[in-house]
Amino acid sequence: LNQRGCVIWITGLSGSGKSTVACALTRALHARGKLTYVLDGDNVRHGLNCDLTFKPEDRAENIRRIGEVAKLFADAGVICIASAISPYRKDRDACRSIFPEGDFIEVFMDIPLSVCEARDPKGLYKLARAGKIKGFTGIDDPYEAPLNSEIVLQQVGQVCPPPEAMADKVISYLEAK
Ligand code: GGZ
Repeated sequence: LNQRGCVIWITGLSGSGKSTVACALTRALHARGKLTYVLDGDNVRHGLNCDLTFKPEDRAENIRRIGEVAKLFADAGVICIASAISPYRKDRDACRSIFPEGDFIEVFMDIPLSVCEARDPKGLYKLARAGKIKGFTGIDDPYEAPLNSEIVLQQVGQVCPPPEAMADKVISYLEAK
């Protein structure tokens, strides 16, 4: 296997496009002959993490487990793309600390709450605003934006670049390394 493993950790609000970018990135890496695996918070919560809620201590455990599994993939030489809101800085930093220097690449989906809420693909923001979901990230639970992420993906003016363009930015970073 002609590659070294690592984790690309995508953090951001619900509706910020984490899963879509993860998908575009995995395609772009496949096209370059790289082996990848996507670990998506929302999916993992149906299996491995089906015992966890959205309380802070359960979110911490969700992130810890995703980090540990990502490390197993990275050890096997796979580029693991983890996408989870991972709203608390200390949980993301704890994940980073289990990887060798340079092998944890944090990607911040820096999309304004107003944009994520306008998209509301699953209608969850609406439910949260109505008080039908409690402790929803960005509404009544905090999102602690990264201070030093390796990569920041943002809108250009008022326009969100297509996921392929965002994935390209990550690819450029990896190629430069
Ligand atoms: C945030 C929630 C919540 C609450 C359900 N807060 O956009 P989605 O719907 O499809 O993805 C979100 C998903 C978040 O799971 P994560 O494992 O990424 O979260 S964390 O990293 O914080 O552990 C959202 C849905 O679950 N969802 N309730 N209260 N998002």
